[in-house]
Amino acid sequence: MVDNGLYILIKEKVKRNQKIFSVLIDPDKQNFAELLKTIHRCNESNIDFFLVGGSIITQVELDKTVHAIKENSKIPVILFPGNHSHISGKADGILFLSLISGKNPDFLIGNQLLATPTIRKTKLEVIPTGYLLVDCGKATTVLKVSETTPIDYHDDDVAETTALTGQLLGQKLIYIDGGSGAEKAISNNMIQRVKNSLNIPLIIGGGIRSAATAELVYKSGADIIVVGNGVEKNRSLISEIASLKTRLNG
Ligand code: 1GP
Repeated sequence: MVDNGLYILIKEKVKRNQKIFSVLIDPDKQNFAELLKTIHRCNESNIDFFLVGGSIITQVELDKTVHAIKENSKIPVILFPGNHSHISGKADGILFLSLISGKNPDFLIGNQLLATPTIRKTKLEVIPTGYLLVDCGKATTVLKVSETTPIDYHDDDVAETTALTGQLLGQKLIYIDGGSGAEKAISNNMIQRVKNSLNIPLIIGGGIRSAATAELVYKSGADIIVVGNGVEKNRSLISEIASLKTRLNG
């Protein structure tokens, strides 16, 4: 498969205890002028990569969004697909997600099987990612679409064991998500527990709407944080979290 250096870079940064910051762009929520402003803000700040995707998006908007980012930025673009059709060969990589906190076969193997014939025709770097959904106080779109039961907010045991199972199955990243627009971020205890069990990078997303929350999430052990809604509502959060990351990385 294609190697665009994305996973190697993530691994190197994590090895050096460097924190990573990703901004999530949902193609269907974008107005072009606003998207350009967000891209420019990301260029000025020190973000590591864009994630592009959402649970319910259209192919046309996905392609347009990835194209707009590639035309206006050198920052890598990684797809965060909601299903097998969310693929754009214009991006640099794709999180090849397996929703391991649930038992819906469509999201464990079904969509992956349907996506593979398309992915193999692209130059996308495929990053196998164990994806866990946690109940962060809101019935998010991803929960409704995936028809899975999320891990309870305080069930650190299940989160830890599920994440470790993902690692044993050969996943290269673990992504714990409260879902877009979650009421609160993943708990510090859960992040600590999972991080202590893993030796692959840990991504935390959902409900991070301030630099203070981002700092707690990083300090609890997240290697990568993903922020979507928060930056849609307040673009200056991009530079705030980027500065925080630079400070933490010393
Ligand atoms: C959602 O983790 C991402 O899948 C980001 O969530 O939009 O709440 O930042 P927010």
